[in-house]
Order: sequence, then structure tokens, then C-alpha cells
Amino acid sequence: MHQAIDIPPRGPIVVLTGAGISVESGLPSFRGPDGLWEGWRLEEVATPQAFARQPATVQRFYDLRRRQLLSPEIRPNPAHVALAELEKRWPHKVLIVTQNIEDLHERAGTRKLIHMHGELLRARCTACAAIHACRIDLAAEHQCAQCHGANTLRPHVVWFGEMPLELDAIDAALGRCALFAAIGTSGQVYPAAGFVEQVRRHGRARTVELNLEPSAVNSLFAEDRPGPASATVPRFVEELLGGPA
Ligand code: BJW
Ligand code: ZN
Repeated sequence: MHQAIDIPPRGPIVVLTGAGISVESGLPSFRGPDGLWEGWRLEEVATPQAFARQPATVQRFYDLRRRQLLSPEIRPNPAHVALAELEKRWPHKVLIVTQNIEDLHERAGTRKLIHMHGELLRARCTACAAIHACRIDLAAEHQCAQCHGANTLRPHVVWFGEMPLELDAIDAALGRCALFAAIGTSGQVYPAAGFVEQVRRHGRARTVELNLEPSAVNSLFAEDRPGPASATVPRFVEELLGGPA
């Protein structure tokens, strides 16, 4: 049942974001027409088994995405900017939990942010576990600055079958939030797709989905804001703050 609740909740907010929030910044989502996985087979690039089998293919997939992210035409859009403004002006805690591995929330000014599926601009050493900033191609010859291993770095991202990051902190925030909003995520990948159910279990929070198309878990949200994120998110934030974001 989708009914609008006009009274803004007072209390902490958790916002879950997915690839859809960055489509209008020029980055493709994963699923659907023009999605990233139209051109690549998911099981060939986003599992540890794929990396063990074909490291060069997987490195190339992430090298291309890293290059694209670092190109000047990729910029935050009004949805990222509105969420940064919400964090600045909302009188309670705002936590953005993003499944995205790009840095558009940070570039828009968001400070309190969890990258639950890791970060494209970081690399992790498979020999010594050190995490490094990374703006280079990893398919090319490289060395770990910590243990000096040759070609030991992998993208610091979470593949299928791997444990998402900071789940304890996310659980705690979901358990005390007054508002949970999910933006631009298809609701097909767990545990993120289960967050709305988790929030509903404690029964105190307003739940809102903002998406171009209904997600796989759309029916679990109390409210629905259909449309492109660059329009729906600034409008939603403006309503919450009681004035232009
Ligand atoms: C717009 C828009 C616009 C477009 N405006 N909106 C069976 C049942 C349940 C679970 C499982 C199961 N079998 C396996 C699992 C677990 C598995 C899973 O969920 N699999 C499913 C496929 C079923 N999950 C995992 O393995 C996770 N780990 C885990 O569970 O650990 C526990 C464990 C580990 C070991 C042993 C035992 C337990 C890890 C998941 C990792 C996901 N990784 C990826 C790749 C990250 C790196 C990279 O970016 O390459 O993360 S997969 C990919 O999907 C990426 C994304 O973050 C994630 C979600 O995608 P997202 O963001 O929702 O994008 P899309 O494209 O799907 O949707 C875009 C949406 O935007 C659409 O809805 C559009 O409508 C919308 N949109 N334009 C607003 N302008
Ligand atoms: Zn190392």
C-alpha cells in the first residue's frame, strides 16, 4: 500500500543508494537495457572465482570503469547534491549507505557514508591485505607499496559470495532510524535488498522508495516516489527540510 505521509519524521535517517542515483551522472546501472552487464557476463567479472580464473579480464573491467569515473564529464548530479545538503541541515544523524563503488556522494559533499560494496578508487593487496588509494590500471604491472609484492592488488570491491563491509554499523543505524529511504536500487542483491524488511521489523520508521521503476521489494515500502533521481530526490529533501535544498 503506497500512501503519502506528510509529517516529516524527527530522528535519524538512513538512505540506501544504488546505481540508479548515478545514471544521470553518466554512469550506467548494472541491470536492464544499456546496463553494464549487457556487455559483460556477471559471473565473469563480479565473483572471486572469476578473478581466480581470469584475473586480467576482471582487472580490465574495473580499469575501464575507473578510467570512466576519473574522466571530467562524470560529475555528481542534483540527487547527490541534495543528499549532502540533507546531511548538513537535518538536525539528527543522516547516514548514506551506498552500494555504489564510485565517489560521487563524496564529491557532492557527503561526509557520513558507508560504501558497503567497496570503492573503485581503492585497491587491496591479496598478499598482505593492505588497502591503498588507486587511480592506476591494475591490469598493468604494479607493486604493493606495503609488502612490495608484484601484481598482488585487486579492486577493493565486494563480489558475490564475499561479505559486504561495515554490516554491524549498518544494522545499528537501521535499528534506530526514523526514516529509511532507498534510491535507485533494483532490490535484487542481498543483504541490501533486505534492509527495508529489517527496518519494518522494528516498526517505527517511515519507509520510502525513490526509483525510476518499482524495485523487486517495492511492495515493502510504505511510500513510493517514482521518477528520475535528479528530480525526485531534491524534491523529497526539500519537503523534509521544509524549504529548497
Ligand atoms: C534509476 C534511474 C534514475 C535507473 N533514477 N532510479 C539467494 C537468495 C538471497 C541471497 C542470495 C542468494 N544467492 C546468493 C545470495 C547472496 C548474494 C545475492 O544477493 N545474490 C542475488 C543475485 C540473489 N549476495 C552476496 O553474495 C553479497 N554477500 C553476501 O551475501 O555475503 C554473506 C555471505 C558471504 C559468504 C558466505 C555466506 C554469506 C555480496 C553482494 C555483492 C554485490 N556486488 C556487486 C558488484 C560490486 C562491485 C562493482 O560495482 O562491480 O554490487 S553486484 C552489483 O549489484 C553491485 C551493485 O552494488 C549491486 C546492486 O545493484 P543496484 O545498485 O541495485 O543496480 P541495478 O542496476 O540492479 O538497479 C538500478 C536501479 O536504478 C533500477 O531499479 C532502476 O530502475 C533504477 N534507475 N535509472 C532513479 N535516473
Ligand atoms: Zn601487499
